[in-house]
Amino acid sequence: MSELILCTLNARHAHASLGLRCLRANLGALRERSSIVEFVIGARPEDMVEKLLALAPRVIGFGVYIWNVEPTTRLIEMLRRVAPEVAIVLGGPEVSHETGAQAICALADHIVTGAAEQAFARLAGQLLDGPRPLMKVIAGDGPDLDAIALPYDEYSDRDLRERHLYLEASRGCPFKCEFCLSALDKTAWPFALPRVLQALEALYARGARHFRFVDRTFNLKADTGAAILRFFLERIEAAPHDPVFAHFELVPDHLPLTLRELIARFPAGSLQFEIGIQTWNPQVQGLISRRQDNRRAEENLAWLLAETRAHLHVDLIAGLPGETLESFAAGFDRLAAIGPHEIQLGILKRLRGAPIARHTEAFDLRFSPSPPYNVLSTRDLSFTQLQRLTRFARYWDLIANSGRFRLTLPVLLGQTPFERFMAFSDWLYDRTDATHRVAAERLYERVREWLVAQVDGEGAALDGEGAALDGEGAALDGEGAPPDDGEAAQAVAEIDRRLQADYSASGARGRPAFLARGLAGGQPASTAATPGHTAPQRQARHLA
Ligand code: B12
Ligand code: SF4
Repeated sequence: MSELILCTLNARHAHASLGLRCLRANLGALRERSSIVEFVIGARPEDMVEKLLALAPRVIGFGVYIWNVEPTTRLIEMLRRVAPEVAIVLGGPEVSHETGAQAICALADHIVTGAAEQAFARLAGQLLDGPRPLMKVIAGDGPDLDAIALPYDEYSDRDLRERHLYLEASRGCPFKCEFCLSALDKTAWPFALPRVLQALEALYARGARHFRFVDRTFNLKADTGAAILRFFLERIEAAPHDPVFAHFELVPDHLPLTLRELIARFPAGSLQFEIGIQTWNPQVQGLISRRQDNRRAEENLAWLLAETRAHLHVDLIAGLPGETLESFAAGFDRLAAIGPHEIQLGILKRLRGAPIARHTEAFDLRFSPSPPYNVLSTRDLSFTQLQRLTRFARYWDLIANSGRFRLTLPVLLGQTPFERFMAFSDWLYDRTDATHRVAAERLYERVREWLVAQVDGEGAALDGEGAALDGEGAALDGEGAPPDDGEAAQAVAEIDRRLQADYSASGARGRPAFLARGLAGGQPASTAATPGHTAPQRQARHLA
């Protein structure tokens, strides 16, 4: 039984909700009367409602985010029907803005906007023990982070074993990129460093080895960043057989020497950086108030790739105001030439509250009315172009980011990665009519089919120089002239060799036709994975 439930629908089981743990850790005496119940999007509303009501709650607080607002709305609709006496409180970034316009807010008794440790504790006390508050929408807490208890004891031993452990060393962001909700923060507030280090120590002592910091700009304060990196390095160096994995979000144009020296000491597979470039286009950067020194960003990325073993995920956004297909393609190629391990291509979203909305008219931004509110067309990109970019992003994730085509990818991309991958993406979609659930074997088959067609001269995509077949007897010359039979056969053999090696290393099981045609199949690697360790496994493919 639990009078007070904190509930959310996570994107996947591996993502434990830090927000709910923050709230529970700050409930004071009410903590004992509360529990956290987490679901994963895709669960049946009936099952969720049944599980919640089995605890006989009087109050349920839901954490509402862009990825769960729709299923949470359905869940609450059902809850309202079967248990109208239960008080419903909402919080989280999705309901912190435009509360008057949202169906889910209409269903709730109370909504707390923004960070809410203290505000929710007060509200929960009033709802459980009276007097009931009058205000429906309640403003959340100020930025006094010393006043709140840290949430990390709320991670269970099972969380430690199976899930990403999210942590924060700071909240907020001093930058103002208009597509981002953190643009509203105006500044970043740090948690006191000794508290953070103490929490890390306690988690490490309990066996935690997989840490993900959600700080918007981890590298902003070099001293704090350095202290945290040092914490991990000391443990890794003292026990190299007991690996630690740490993930941080960085701004790209700021990498002081103190941080560089530490980052360079991390072994492969232990460090991951998510770095937002978003756009290289100075006009677009100006329009969306993103301050970024492109030259320094480029140098820092190149340095990280050359001098460290950190795994780099670099973000680009398609559909920003003023960005055309050509300027996006140029930016993509610029990033691909630097060669980060993953390029995460996102489509612009209209996040509730984000200042990007001010450009809606001037740039004719048309956003989907449903979460995640992707942009559908802009003054500079048609609906069709954005659909093609969306598929490009999906296939890029399946083929390039997955690390499953490490040897074949350079052949696919050549010297003009965007143009070639877009041509492949258009063809693949035409062929499969699907962007999801493309089986691994089918994907290898399709990539082969496409590459072989290029060799046969059906397309102009293999223009030699960068095709990575050069020097190995390949037939793909720079002029795009059709190869003679011998050269073509050699090129196809090389494609098969690479695909076969990639397939064997990918861990996929099964036997695609190109292997069955007579090539010796490699031994598939194990696909067993613990959810909490997904990223290192994907990393391992890039590092292989
Ligand atoms: C972890 C994370 C994810 C994880 C999901 C985690 C999970 N649990 O399933 C993953 C990686 C899957 C993810 C994906 C996406 N994310 Co995300 N993500 C985050 C991140 C980095 C951390 C969240 C966190 O733990 N914060 C720390 C805690 C303490 O803060 P909090 O969660 O906001 O909780 C506080 C308050 O919101 C409130 N609160 C929370 N719950 C409740 C409940 C009640 C009852 C109350 C009263 C209050 C309350 O109190 C909490 C304590 O103060 C945030 C950025 C950030 N640093 O917050 C973005 C963020 C939440 N994501 C965002 C976005 C846009 C996305 C994507 C759309 C990005 C993309 N380009 O694809 C996708 C969604 C994809 C989809 N399927 O739709 C936006 C949020 C937009 C929104 N309206 O929800 C954020 C804020 C980033 C940003 N600055 O723009 N994300
Ligand atoms: S995109 Fe990154 S740097 Fe820009 S406001 Fe958001 S969190 Fe800050």
